[in-house]
Amino acid sequence: MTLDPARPHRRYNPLTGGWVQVSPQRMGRPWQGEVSAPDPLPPAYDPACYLCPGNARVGGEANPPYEGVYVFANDFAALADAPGGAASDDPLLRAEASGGVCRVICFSPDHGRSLPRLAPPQIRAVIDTWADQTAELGARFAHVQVFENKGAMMGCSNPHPHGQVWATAHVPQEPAQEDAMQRAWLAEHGRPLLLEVAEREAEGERVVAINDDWLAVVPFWAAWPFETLLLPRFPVARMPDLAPGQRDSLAAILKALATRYDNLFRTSFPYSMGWHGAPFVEGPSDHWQLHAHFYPPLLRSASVRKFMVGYEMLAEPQRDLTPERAAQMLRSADALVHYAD
Ligand code: H2U
Ligand code: ZN
Repeated sequence: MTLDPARPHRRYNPLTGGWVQVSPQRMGRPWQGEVSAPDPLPPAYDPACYLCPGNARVGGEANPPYEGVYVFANDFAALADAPGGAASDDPLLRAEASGGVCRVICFSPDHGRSLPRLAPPQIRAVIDTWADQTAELGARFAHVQVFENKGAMMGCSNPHPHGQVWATAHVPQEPAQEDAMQRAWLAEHGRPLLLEVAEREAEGERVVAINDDWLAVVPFWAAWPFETLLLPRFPVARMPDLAPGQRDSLAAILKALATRYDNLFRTSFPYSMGWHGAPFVEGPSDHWQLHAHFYPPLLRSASVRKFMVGYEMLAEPQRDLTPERAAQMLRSADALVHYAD
């Protein structure tokens, strides 16, 4: 590759077909993550939290005194199990009915402990829940989206560690795009795209965390400053297909990655993360590799965020910090000891 990474260039995202503008010359000044006082963490129990064990939710129903992972039907579901809504094939005003299910997944009864501060067996229990939800809903729906919105900066309503699962009868836009791109890659190159990415990246400068089964990298084409892609180093299309040992090693790398994120700016690192796996539809899924995306908004400190505005909204995403430099900064943050412990 004859790319000079110090000069402006564009990088291609083979998963979406999109491009990102990289402008590293704008990073001329030395990069110093502002060292701020560590953010205070929430208490273990908050009587006003609608996710804590025993507390009432907004709809009036009370949570049981749960001790592990707890799943409930979202009281304000965005999708209805019995799809309504009129379809329209008017070419200008096209619409279709969409049905589905929305659930909330509390990771732990402890209001103050987010993923990196859970013990590996507790993270493993979250992974098992993700897999079980995916299997159960995948029997009825084409796509199961597991995700976590974390932090007020991402519009998350509550610090209690939790994620969501939405299942839909249709395959939504992002996974549909990835489906088409991975299918075309396999047809052209004879190997699954993300297996090739995992192999190419394993020894490289964009690694953030790695173990025998998993790899977390800042992808070559990352748009968000500290975006990462979590990839299996073995073929697997969907979360329920993970073997017990692969779930344990996933718990380990999730803990390492999330600890590095939190330690980077000594804050509970905000992000949206979620899993993409093969849709539950007829036909082969050998082009698919299960993976997770982490999209954190922070740029320079616990309070300075990257805005995707202006050029990003009207032309294409742009970044100053190179993915290689972002990976190096994340690697230099401690993966073992969380700043709060
Ligand atoms: P966030 O993860 O984006 O904060 O969303 C939390 C979800 O919890 C949100 O979808 C649901 C909201 O509808 N919720 C309930 O189901 N019951 C409640 O009592 C409050 C919040
Ligand atoms: Zn709580």
